[in-house]
Amino acid sequence: MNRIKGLGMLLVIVSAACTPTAAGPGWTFTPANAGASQAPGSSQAPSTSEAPAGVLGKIEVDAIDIAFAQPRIVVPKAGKYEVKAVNKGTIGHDVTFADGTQVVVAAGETKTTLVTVPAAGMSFKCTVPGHADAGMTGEVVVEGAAASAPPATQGSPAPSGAVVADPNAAAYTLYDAQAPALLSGTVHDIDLVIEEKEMTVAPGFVQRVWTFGGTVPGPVIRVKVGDTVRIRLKNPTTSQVSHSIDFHASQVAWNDEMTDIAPGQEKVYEWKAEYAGVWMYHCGTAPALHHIANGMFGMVIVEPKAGLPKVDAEFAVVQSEWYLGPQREPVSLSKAASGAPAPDYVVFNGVASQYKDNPIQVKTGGRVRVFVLDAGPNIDSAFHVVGTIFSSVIKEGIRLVPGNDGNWGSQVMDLSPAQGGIVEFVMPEDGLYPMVTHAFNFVGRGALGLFKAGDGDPLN
Ligand SMILES: [Cu+2]
Repeated sequence: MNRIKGLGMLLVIVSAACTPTAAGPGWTFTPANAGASQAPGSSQAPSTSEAPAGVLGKIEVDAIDIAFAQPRIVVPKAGKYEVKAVNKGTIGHDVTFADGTQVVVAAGETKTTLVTVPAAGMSFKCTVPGHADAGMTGEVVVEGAAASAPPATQGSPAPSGAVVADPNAAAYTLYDAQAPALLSGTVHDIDLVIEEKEMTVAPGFVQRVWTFGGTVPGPVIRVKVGDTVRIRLKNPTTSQVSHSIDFHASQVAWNDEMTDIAPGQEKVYEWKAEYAGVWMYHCGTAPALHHIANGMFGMVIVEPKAGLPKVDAEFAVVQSEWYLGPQREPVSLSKAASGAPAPDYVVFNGVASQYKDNPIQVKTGGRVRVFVLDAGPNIDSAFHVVGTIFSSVIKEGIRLVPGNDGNWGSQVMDLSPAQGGIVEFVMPEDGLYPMVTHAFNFVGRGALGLFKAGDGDPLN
């Protein structure tokens, strides 16, 4: 009898491998220096008579394409602040506060102005057409008033459905983007327990999701060609519906391994990893569209027998869609089933914009590998990392190798639902490198993350 390796161990590997990389979006409040109030380079420099007096400190707003790096800025008290607006993007932006105070910054420019923050705080946005809708919104919150403020919207537009944000919704749980290590050995017995639970999928929005192992996506399972995988899938008595599992990395009879498991039942699904790649697994219980849309999917990485070349960092990113149902209920099947589906959110690793708010730290100049899966259920991914070129792409059995004859490169990896691939690239200088689907209508709906190379600042 082979040993049973609990999913708990797998999850430990996943969670122990990396802790959230950055302590928030990186904004720091700087108290005003006594006597150091001039604003060099500012087009709206405060008059010499008012600048030194009454300025409580500096706040910095960095515009990137296309977001604010600090969507939520907390100041200690109401009053006058110097705003330093830095455009780190490649197109023009502005920072326009609700009281009309505006500073316009061309690409690469830094300017300052003064703004008076009222006790209730104040929102700001970029007024370049389309930019606020794409996510360039933010707020300045006065400490103490912060508790009563609604959660930051992460810059996303209001979801298209009738579901209203709940200000009391629990904060979301950050999904660790680091890819897990290859499982040791050649036979893997994994306990995978289905869990139906509430999950905050975007700030203010809680859905009753169905999960493999308690997370959306389910755990990343990483093996190599030739390995045997035995999944003991358990559907606990607390579940409300039947579930099943379908491993795309396997070659088995659909009506054998993939049959439904009622609450209280379990089943062993055994398969041999015969082809390398990034593969989807998902629940196939009818309507499979609803089970996938409600969270039942995950990634399997099958490495070639000889393994993958060593790189400096590896991440696993699953793109998927949320079609919001009522708060604390499963997602809307009717919305997901539309002939022209309009997801409320398109997300990386389950939560809208989570890596925009918690950038993924990488070493400047290091070689990064990202395993990408488009779990859908309906929308393609045009996976792109702004500021980089993919020098290696392995997608669905097709391979672009580094150093190829002609030095061909790739800008976007296109994945239809259920397709997976591997990209490799380098972030050559300190800075922020946004991760998006280049279907830009979804970038403001949650499909935006950030890689932070070095200290994130290319200018220092
Ligand atoms: Cu299911």
